[in-house]
Amino acid sequence: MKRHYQPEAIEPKIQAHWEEQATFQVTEDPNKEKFYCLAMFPYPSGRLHMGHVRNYTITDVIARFQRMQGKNVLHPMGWDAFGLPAENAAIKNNTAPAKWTYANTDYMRKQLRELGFGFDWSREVTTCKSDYYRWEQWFFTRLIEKGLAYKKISSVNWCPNDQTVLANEQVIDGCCWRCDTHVERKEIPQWFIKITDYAEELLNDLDKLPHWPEQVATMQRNWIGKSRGIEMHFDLEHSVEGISGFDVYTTRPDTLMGVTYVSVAAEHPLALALAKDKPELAAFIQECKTQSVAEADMANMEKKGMATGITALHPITREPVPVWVANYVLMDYGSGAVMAVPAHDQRDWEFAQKYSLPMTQVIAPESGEAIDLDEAAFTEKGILVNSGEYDGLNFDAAFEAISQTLQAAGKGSVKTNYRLRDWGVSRQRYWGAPIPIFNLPDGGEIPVPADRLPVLLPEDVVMDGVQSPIKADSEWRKTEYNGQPVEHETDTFDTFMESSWYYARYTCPDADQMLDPERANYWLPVDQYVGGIEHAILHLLYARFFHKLMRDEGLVACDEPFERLLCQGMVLKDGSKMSKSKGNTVDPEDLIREYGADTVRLFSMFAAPPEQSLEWTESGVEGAFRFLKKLWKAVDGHVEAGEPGALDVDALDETQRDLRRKTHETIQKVSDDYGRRQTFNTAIAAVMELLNEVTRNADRSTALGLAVEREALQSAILLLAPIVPHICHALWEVLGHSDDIVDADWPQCDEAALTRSSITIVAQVNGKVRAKLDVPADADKDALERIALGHENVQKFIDGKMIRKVIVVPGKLVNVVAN
Ligand code: ANZ
Repeated sequence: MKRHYQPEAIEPKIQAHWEEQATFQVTEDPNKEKFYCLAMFPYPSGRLHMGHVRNYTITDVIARFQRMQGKNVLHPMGWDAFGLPAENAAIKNNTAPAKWTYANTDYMRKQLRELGFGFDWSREVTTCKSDYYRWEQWFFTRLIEKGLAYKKISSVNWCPNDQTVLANEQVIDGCCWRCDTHVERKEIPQWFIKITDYAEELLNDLDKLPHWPEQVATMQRNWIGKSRGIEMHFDLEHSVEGISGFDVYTTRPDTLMGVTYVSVAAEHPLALALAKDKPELAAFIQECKTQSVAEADMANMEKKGMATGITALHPITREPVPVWVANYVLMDYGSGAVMAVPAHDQRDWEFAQKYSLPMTQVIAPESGEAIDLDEAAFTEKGILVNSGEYDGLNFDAAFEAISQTLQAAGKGSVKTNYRLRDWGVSRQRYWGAPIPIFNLPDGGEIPVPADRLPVLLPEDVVMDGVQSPIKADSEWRKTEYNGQPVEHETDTFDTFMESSWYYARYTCPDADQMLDPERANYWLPVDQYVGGIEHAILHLLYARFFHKLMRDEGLVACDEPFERLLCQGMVLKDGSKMSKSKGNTVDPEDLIREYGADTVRLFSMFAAPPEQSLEWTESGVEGAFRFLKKLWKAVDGHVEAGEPGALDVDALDETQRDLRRKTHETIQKVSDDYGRRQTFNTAIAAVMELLNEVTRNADRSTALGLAVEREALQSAILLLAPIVPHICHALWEVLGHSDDIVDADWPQCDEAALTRSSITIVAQVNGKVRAKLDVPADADKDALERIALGHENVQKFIDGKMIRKVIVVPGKLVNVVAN
């Protein structure tokens, strides 16, 4: 054994050993309980950052812990390799996105190895490789066949100068990131997947996920945005080009008597019909259209509108209300038109303020308080006022009464709406999976048949920064189908497509089909998923959706992909997020070089519980390093002191028994911290305490004392092994074990060791000492009384007498008063 802790001397050797032994390679074993532990895979940006280190240390700790529980643990890793940054980097560095990406995955794989993460690299998935994306292409053609994917015209950001579509990230303050030209909206045909068909199931099944953070489930519920409302009809006073009226959707029919105008979206058929002979309106509609998609944040945008000059009739009172066109009304939500109630809807209120439209209060607070409509709309529910026969009703009663009136008049009905929109998956970028479609010369399209898949993305390309290389390449586009010329679709998939099913592909990465159901069903669902909260909505919702699509295709059996979810906190430095743009990053590679991987891992698990943010401090890292040195020294001193004897628990003296109790208390607490609480920081703190106890109180003078110390040190090493696996591997060997610690059994708490050592107290009868009692030190008054009364000598002296009183002085005596 080396006398001093030298991580640089042990870590690379142990990593090589794991590789040679294929320690983390697993196969399906029906006789063993499985555990699938997964970290969100990284985008191969170039180098690992501390956020990665934290994320993968958490899953590595959980995976190793579960393995020590005897489970068959899958802990895979791969690359979310498609995406825009590769295109930008390729332009900047004059290379191709593929080349840049593969260089990065090579580098980052090496970094992950140096951190000692136990990944099963034989299952590595790289999403930009065709053996992965071909199955996604195939699946998409299945969705088309099932009517779950369709094409529709929809808006994109368009730079009129570069003649190109821009991603939202490429629109900066409404302008093109490259040439600063004002970005417009352009309508082009794009592909969509019908996630809305699964809205209800995606919402309801959140209740099947008790081990997800409540916050994430709530965010998903809000995103799906189920609402119950009424769709009602407004007739026009005079019809326009055959349009005699239109529908609005409202969740607040209780405010119907407060409608002072109605608004339709700029793309609404009524607006388009009116614009034909109203050039001003046509210009306004055009203006709304050129608002870029990225700018269109409906809640915060500046409200703009234009009066149409026509009027509609209130469905109950038949009074005329003016019709407006407004930029805050969305064409693809509800009916593309709203009944405006400026007194009770903040958007309508802002609009009415701007255009001096009237407002009528129809809801009053239940408390009877007055409201101030000069300040803001009163948007809460309350009691109806100024509403004729509905006055005095509350929200629920008014909803029922008004919907009945409307229903009876044939003017409306109850309707459920979802805010969730179908998922637009077309991207006009190069570095993505080509959408597997043949476009026919005279319009129309054919899904690429399975035997022509994959549609390969060429990797050897030159990026000119404006056009996607496959859009610019007429040779690539050209192909034939059944003897007729057709063109390959040049749009690629949204990269969320790849991250929606990679977790399932890890279970059978070499399958010659999308998934091998047998293997997939052995491993799925993922037992523990760990990643950033920034993925709470889109990634996790799309993955849940894809899982249900794959289930309905017969590829997987369970309903949900991720049983338990942990969202780790951010890594901070000096109180703000560690990030390149802030220039406050710490390179994990420098840290490994200086302190070794175990110190980096220990620090990142010790500094905070996993869901909380972690503040990086140099002193914290040094503290972690010192602790490992101390652990090493303790084991070194212990083995130098001689061979331990057998651990005869009945022969222990008090100090030995105390140390043994501490060992088992620690095992009990740490097991609970790892498993149930997932607070690894307190687990580490408990082992640190145990080690303090060892250094203070271990008795190295006898073989029995050494046996007690051995048990303490061995337990500490086992308990730390998931967190600092290299040093524990080495020390385990030093303690004479020939098997690897990764496969050792997790230590078990010996309940008997937990009882405190006993103390001696006296038992008196009527003030005279009649017995000496050995009692547990922590026995309470009742227990002491019971022990004293049960002693044969005490019984002898109270025999035939009446017990009047028992006085207990814990730690000292029990006096029985009897006569
Ligand atoms: C009248 C009203 C009065 C409304 C009131 C709200 C408060 P959620 O809950 O998100 O489903 N709305 C309907 N269609 C719209 C569209 N295409 N574009 C923009 N807004 C639209 O929202 C439903 C509410 O959003 C509806 O209820 C409607 O405004 C508005 F005191 O109708 B409400």
